[in-house]
Amino acid sequence: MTAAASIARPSAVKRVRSGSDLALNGAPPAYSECLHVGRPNIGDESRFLDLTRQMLARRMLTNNGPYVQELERKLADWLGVKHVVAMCNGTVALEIAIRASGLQGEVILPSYTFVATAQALHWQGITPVFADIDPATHNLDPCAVERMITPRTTGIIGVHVWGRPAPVEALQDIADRRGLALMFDAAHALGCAHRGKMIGGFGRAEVFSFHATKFFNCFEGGCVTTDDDALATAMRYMRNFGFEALDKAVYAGVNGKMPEVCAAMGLTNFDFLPTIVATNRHHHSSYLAAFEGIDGVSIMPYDNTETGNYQYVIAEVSDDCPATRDELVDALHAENILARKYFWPGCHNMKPFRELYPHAGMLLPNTEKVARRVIVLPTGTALPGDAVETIAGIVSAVVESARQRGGRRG
Ligand code: T4K
Repeated sequence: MTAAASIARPSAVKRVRSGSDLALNGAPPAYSECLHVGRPNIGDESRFLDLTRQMLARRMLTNNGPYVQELERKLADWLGVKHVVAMCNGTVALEIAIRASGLQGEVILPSYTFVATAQALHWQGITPVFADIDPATHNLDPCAVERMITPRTTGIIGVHVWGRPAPVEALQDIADRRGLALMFDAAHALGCAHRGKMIGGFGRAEVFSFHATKFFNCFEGGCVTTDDDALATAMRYMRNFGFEALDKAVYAGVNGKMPEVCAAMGLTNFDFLPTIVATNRHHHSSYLAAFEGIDGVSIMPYDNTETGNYQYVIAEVSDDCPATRDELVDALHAENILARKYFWPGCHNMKPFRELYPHAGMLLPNTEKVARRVIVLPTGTALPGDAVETIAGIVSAVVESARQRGGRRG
């Protein structure tokens, strides 16, 4: 039995049928323990402990050990790429990929992403230039990207938001025509494909996160994928202080290495991936069905003709819904369901970018609209069996209560 399966999961203490059942109105919360977005998926615990015991006996704890190499090989085979360079986390992987790709000056990216994407650029003295998104997909709008190009632009970083592929062909076309480097932040997109090709093989490089909250976790971790031999070599040196050989640094490097215990977790969870996908997919279709009748709140669909990881359940609250997004999130939190407002308020509204570009929002109307609408709901292998129905009941009761008191119009 897997660790995930053996953990007792909280079950809802009540059914919510109307406003008077809501914790906001004085009823007990639906769950006594919090439900989280990003509860880790954990594979076979005994396999992990076995690998860890072998690691301790070997006394090879880090520095490109055998588990890291095995994980890199497995990922490369699965994703169909020449090189996988494992790193200590997704943010450092982004920084190293950006540095090794020679990006400088200005780089275009969405503001609608986790702030790490923009920080990885800013941290290296590169100016992040935010382009607007397509409100239907939450991914970069290629026309907006083209509008933001200046003589200082050296690259584009697309983000596969929620694991739904960015418009890779259109972005590649812009990059080719304008002589720019193209890479992708694929932190959400391990195991996802676009037109039958796995994410990991697009652009010059793609960057994944294996953080505890991700679809596939190594506690902390990440990697860069590329088919470019020279880029892969540079990144391998850079993640290890720039060392090419003993006492010989050939690049400005950092310590970006993945420890062996993280790779052991990765090897364990690699075998668990089919279970995670099946569970996520089941939860996602349950959410689609449960939210169908709720006026003004919809669940974002995935393209079921493509391979996906179904890791994010995105509810969008339309502007004519009687309840606001924030009212719904407050009501869920009162029930101990810690839904999230990713990526509110958008990178351009966070420090340091807010002070650096105070008027950026004027060029990002879709970003601001989407960031005001989205609620990310809990899913994954730790989700209690009754959660989808309970969450839908709460959302429905809040919307209905808001309608009865004449909440938001227009
Ligand atoms: N690019 C993109 C597009 C990203 O989404 C991310 C990370 C990155 C780059 C950078 O990759 P990393 O450097 O992180 O590898 C979380 C994650 O920390 C972050 O990795 C993730 N994206 C982002 C979308 O979400 P927070 O600060 O909003 O949530 P956090 O880490 O507090 O976790 C959320 C909840 O999950 C917690 O309240 C409790 C639960 N949780 C968390 C952990 C770590 C657990 O139950 N167990 C745990 O071990 O950022």
